Amino acid sequence: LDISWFTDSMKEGRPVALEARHRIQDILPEASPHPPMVELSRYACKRRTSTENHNEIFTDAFEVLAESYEFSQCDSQCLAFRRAASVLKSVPCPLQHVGAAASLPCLGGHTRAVMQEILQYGQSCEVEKILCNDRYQMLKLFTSVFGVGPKTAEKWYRGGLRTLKDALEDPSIELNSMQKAGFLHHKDISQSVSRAEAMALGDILHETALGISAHAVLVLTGGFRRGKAFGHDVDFLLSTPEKGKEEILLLSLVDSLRRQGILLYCDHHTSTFDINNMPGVSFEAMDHFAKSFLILRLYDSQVEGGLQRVEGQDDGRSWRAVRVDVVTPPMERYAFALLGWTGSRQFERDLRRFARKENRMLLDNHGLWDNTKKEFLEAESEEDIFAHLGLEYIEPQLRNA
Ligand code: DCT
Ligand code: MG
Repeated sequence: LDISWFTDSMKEGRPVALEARHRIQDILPEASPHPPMVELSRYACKRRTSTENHNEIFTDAFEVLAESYEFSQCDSQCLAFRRAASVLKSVPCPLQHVGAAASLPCLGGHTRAVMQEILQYGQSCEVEKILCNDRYQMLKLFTSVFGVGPKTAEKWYRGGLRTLKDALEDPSIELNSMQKAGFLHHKDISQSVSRAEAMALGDILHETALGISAHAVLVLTGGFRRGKAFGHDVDFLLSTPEKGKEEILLLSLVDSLRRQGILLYCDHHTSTFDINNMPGVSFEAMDHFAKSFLILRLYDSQVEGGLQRVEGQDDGRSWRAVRVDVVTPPMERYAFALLGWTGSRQFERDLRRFARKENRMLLDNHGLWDNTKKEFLEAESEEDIFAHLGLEYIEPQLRNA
């Protein structure tokens, strides 16, 4: 064993411990100082993923790469990095060398090379280049506006726009009403929503819904149901045991919010749900239930501990704008909608993939179709759906894949 580097490093005052670690890794790339990794499934719906991420240095880098591929419409590379990030989020300890990831699924050559670089140099050259890239920065900025997707952002970028002000002042751009609201409330909406703020909104919506119907049921879904401390919006499921009254309930709720003076924007989607037209037909990203994409005004006094204070943003206002989604499935579809809207996206994607590949079943937010028995499987709870799929039940708090 050549240890001359050690004496050289000592003499030259270089950080010996770091260099020693790299050299030992070079000699014994597969020898892990950690206990062997628990075996993780390639399906996110078979992994337990809490909100505690021990491998953020890698997953943050993977998210940047995934997003950059998404902006270039390279769907398979984007998905590969999303899958790799999802796997690492379920690893219960920090990975300290690439060899320790040898048995993990969904990590290909490119992802491993990025990990190796991060371990060795503290960052990935490829990721740093993307972060400094003008197009990436612009597309990030434009898509941060509510109502602006990657395609519109790309069009604006190609048209030479470089700031939000450019987009607002360009006479050739006709903003739709969602984008107008997005620009108007951009500062507030691009700031994350805290759990206390989400809870306060839940109380307001619940009280309002109960004022309309004593049978109204409102449940917090999305990231907050998974135990996240912050989110980009707040997602709710609203329903009623009164058959066929869900959408009326939602419309009355929105109307009441308007009368209370807290509705800043509403984009309502009428139900196109048809019980005779359930899964097996198509699996669109958006389900067919009635839903409203809202921007609501939330006052400081309504939040326990007050609204989050953002440094340098104290403009003396007593309120902030928050993005809220409310979806209203019929009660008998409730379990499927709850499972679908709880997420995470990666967890949902793999639930559907698992159903299709392993069970010959089609799952979406409306129901579950068994292609062998040629029938819909009923479910009253999320547990029923996991059982139909032959999966161990996973609590919402462990679905942060
Ligand atoms: N969803 C999904 N597929 C999509 C979009 C959403 O399965 N294409 C599900 C997963 C989460 C849920 O809907 C709510 O969506 P978001 O609010 O976008 O996700 P979130 O997990 O709540 O994230 P955030 O905390 O940022 O709001
Ligand atoms: Mg959400």
